[in-house]
Amino acid sequence: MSVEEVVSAIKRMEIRGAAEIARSAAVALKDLAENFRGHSLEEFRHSLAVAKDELQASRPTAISLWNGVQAVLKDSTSATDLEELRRMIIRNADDFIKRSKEAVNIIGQVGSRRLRDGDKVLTHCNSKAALSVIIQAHKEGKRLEVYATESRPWRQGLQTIKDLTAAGLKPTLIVDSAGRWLMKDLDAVVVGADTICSNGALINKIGTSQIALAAHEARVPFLVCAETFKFSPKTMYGELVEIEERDSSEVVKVGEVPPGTKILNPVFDATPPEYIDAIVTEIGVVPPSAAYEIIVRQLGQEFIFEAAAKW
Ligand code: RI2
Repeated sequence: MSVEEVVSAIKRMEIRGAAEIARSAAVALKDLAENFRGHSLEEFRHSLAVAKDELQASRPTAISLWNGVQAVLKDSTSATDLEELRRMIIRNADDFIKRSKEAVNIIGQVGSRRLRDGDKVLTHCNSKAALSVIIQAHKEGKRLEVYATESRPWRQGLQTIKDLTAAGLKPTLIVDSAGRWLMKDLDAVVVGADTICSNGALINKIGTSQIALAAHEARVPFLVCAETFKFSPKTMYGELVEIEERDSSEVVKVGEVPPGTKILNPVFDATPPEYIDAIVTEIGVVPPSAAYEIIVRQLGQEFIFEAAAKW
């Protein structure tokens, strides 16, 4: 897919999920590298810079997208000719896609150890990383009762139900507002992440923080499943994560409310680190307080300099 096609599909939510949008951006940059027909290194660098900005702006909240693009452009300033840069972009894109898929599998293996036979588990929205944990535990023979929230307004919960059913589970769908009612019966909440901030706060699908609050009150373990490229170097420089607000037409159809009614449609929210028991990453289970360390060690200097350069 070309950069334009990927940008438009991400904006329209045809491509969604924090990791998937990052991988699609890598595919788009690889496509640009493979099909670039200009003759100078400068022209190619310019096209990459334009593509980078367009891709990173296509959805503002998930840092995975920003980090994914950075990973593909990694070390690219050192290339001395067009062909070298082309090869570098293609190799980086392939590496990122491969590593990000492997990360989901490792998260499944590691996180499944936190679930026991007979557990009742709630998940929210549709996170491949969270589902990897649940499905792996199921494959290990643990009998789980899994609940999925509907996740208005896009109803990604229906996709979660399909994914879990395809994996052999028999999940139960609940409306978003039933989370607290159900909480007293649960053994764990397992969710994904769009961004983890340097203080360990989680930015994830709207409604996540309500569920985390209810889990905290009921002392139900709240597990976040996040590849290390969901950790945000930008937040180290004080940037507050931009919460995407989408069109009101996603919430109500024309004629359902009086004309002029104000409709808010924020699609993500922030869960404070105090409500998070553990973050399951591909380098192990860590507390939210390890976020800063992960950003510095795992993502490395290039990402941090790039984030700093924005200021
Ligand atoms: P994986 C999704 O966002 C959800 O918020 C989900 O928890 C998160 O991405 C992570 O998903 P959206 O694109 O990367 O549906 O784990 O708005 O698949």
